[in-house]
Amino acid sequence: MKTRAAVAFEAKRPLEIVEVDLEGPRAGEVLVEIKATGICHTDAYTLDGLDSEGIFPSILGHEGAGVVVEIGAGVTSVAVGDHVIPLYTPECRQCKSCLSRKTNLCTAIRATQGKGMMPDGTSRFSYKGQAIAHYMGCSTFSNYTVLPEIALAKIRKDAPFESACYVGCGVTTGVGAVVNTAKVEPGANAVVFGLGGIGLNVIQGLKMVGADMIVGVDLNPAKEEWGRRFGMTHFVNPKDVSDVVAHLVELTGGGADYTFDCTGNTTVMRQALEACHRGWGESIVIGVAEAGKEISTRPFQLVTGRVWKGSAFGGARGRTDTPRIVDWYMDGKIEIDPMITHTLPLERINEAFDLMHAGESIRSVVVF
Ligand code: NAD
Ligand code: AHE
Ligand code: ZN
Repeated sequence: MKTRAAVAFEAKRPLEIVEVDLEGPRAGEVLVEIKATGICHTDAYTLDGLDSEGIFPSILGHEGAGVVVEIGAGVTSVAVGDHVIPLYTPECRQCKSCLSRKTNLCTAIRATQGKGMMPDGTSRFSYKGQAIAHYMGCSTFSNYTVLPEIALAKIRKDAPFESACYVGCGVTTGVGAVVNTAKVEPGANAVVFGLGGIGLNVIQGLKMVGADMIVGVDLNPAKEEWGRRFGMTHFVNPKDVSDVVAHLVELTGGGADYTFDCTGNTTVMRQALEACHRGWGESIVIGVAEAGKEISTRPFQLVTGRVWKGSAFGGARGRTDTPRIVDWYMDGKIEIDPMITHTLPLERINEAFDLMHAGESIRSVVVF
C-alpha cells in the first residue's frame, strides 16, 4: 500500500512529506493506522545527527497512538479495530530480561530494532524502490506503519488519540521514572533538571506520589510557570546562581533525596548527582546524551552513598503498564492535555522541531 510519511532523508535536513510504499504485516506483525504522534526531543536528537544509532533515510517518530488495521499470521494479542500505542520498548514476556522481573528492557528484538529493521531483518518501508529504515521499532511519523505484535499496547477505546499518544513516550518516561525507577516515597525532596516534555511529567509524578519539596531547574525562565502548574514548589535558573550544586544542597537542607536529569546534558547529569544527599540521595539519568559524550564525577560522591541510576521508558513494561497510565489519565490522576501546546497536520511537522528548539512548546502533536 501507499502511505503518507515524513521521511528523514539525511541528518540535519527538514523532514520531507512524501508517499512511501508500505508492505503488509508478515507473521507476528501488525499494520497500524497512526492517528496521532507526539514529537519528542529524542526524534530531534536523531534528526540532528547526534544519535550513534541514527540511520538515514528513515521514518522517525516513536510517540504514537492508532488503530489496528490488519494482523499477520499467528497474531493473537490484538485484533482489527483495537486501539493501540506503539512501544519502542516491547514486552515479549519470554526473553531473559522480561523473565528476570528486574528490568523493562525486553531484549527479544532490540538488535534488529537498533538497525532500523523488523525482527526478520528487513524493512516494510520503501521509496522509489529504495528501502527506508524503521525508527525505534515504531516510525509513527507515517500514517500507516507495521510493528511486531510484542510492541503494541492495547488501550481503552474512549481515550483520545491526541492525548494517548504522549503515553507512548513522554508521560510514561517521566511519571514512570518516579514510580518505577526511583520509587519516590511521600515526603521526599526532589530536584528535576529540565522542565520540558519529560521533566514536567516527572514533576506531576512527584506530586502524585506526595513528594514534599519539588525543585525545578531550567535555563529558560518561561518554564517556571509551567513547572508550578504541575506541582513544582521551587524554581532555580542556573544563570541566576553562582554555584548551582551548592545552591540546591542548601535549598534542600543537605541535598535532595532524588534528582532527575531531563536535559541530556552531561554537565547537568553531574550536577544532578552531586546535588543528592550524602548517604542516600539517588540521581536518575533520563536525558539522552549525544554520541561521544561521557559522564564523570569524583568516585567519592558514590563512596559517600549517592546512587547513579538510569531510566528508559520510565522503567515501564509496555504492554502491562501503558494501558494503566492511560487509565490514570482518563481517571484524572494525571494530566496530559495542558502539556500539548501545539497540534499540527503532518505537512507542518517541521514546525514542531522549530518550536521545540526555540523552547516555545512543551509537546507538539501531529494529528493525521
Ligand atoms: P525538551 O526539549 O522538551 O526539554 C528539555 C528542557 O531542558 C528544556 O526546557 C530546556 O530549556 C532544558 N535545558 C536544556 N539544557 C539545560 C541545562 N543545561 N540546564 C537546565 N535546563 C536545561 O526535551 P524532552 O522531550 O523533555 O526530552 C528531555 C530529554 O529526555 C532528552 O534528552 C530526550 O532525548 C530524553 N528522553 C529520554 C527518555 C528515556 O526513556 N530515557 C525518553 C524520552 C526522552
Ligand atoms: N540510540 C541512542 C540511545 C537512545 C536512548 O537511550 N533511548 C532511550 C529512549 S529515548 C525515548 O525518547 C531508551 O529507551 N533506550 C533503551 C534502548 O534500548 O534503546 C544511543 O546512544 O545509541
Ligand atoms: Zn521519546
